[in-house]
Amino acid sequence: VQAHWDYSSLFGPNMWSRIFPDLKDRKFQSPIRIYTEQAEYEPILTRYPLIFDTVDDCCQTLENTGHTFQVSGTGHTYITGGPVLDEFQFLQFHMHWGANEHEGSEHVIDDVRSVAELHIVTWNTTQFSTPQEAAISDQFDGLLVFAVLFNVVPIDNPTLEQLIELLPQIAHKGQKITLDSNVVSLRNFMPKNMEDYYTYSGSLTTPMCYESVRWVIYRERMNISRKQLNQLRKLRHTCASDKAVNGCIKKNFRPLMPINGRRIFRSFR
Ligand code: GRE
Ligand code: ZN
Repeated sequence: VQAHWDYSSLFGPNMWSRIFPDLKDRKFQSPIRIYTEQAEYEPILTRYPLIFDTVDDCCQTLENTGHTFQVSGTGHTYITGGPVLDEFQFLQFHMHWGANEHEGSEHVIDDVRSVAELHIVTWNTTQFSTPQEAAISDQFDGLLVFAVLFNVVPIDNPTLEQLIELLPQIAHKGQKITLDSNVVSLRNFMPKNMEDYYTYSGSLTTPMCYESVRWVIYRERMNISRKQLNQLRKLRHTCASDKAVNGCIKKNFRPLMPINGRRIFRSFR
């Protein structure tokens, strides 16, 4: 069983390397700060378009992990092109958010920390035989994670709303429901412009923070309302059987990590 960690002062990001001593040796961590001007324009990224070919039934379950909500599924999503040569398959998506409107995203672009960040996690089926093997590989092409940042607007995001309506059913850690097919379409969680993105090599942003991630951070943002952010903050990090504490996941983003000489690329001029 993994040791307890969360986003509090006692068990939060500043303590993770004491809870998990292996973390001290990791030098290529995520998230990071990105400046568009300093990212290198890389025309090769546009030679083969980054194709995200998905079918509608890949979102199969919705679960409270105790750290976020997570939509998981298998199969039928194949990504090729852009920064990668191998084939990747959809595994899960989840979100990170903050306690107020001035925080929430993990990556910070051009000094803007947005209110939330969606992570669509895919794994390398060419080189690995299971998602777990890909995640713990510490090879930067084990996972390909697509990140979408959010702007806060007065109107609900209808795509997100379909999921948010279901969150009361997974209020507690460990609770999981099956999604009816077509309730959630992965395609609706991607921005319209999928050609403009930043990319760099880094890590998972949660323990064990394996350095197995090729990040693709879309330039276009999606919208979320204040009401919807508040619904996310009502998810609990405790089990239903846990009578003593009933804490909510008020925030679940990791602070910025040092770049340590990594190159950051962009696909657009
Ligand atoms: C996370 O837990 O936040 C996470 C994953 C996999 C890839 C990236 C990431 O579970 O941030
Ligand atoms: Zn994440």
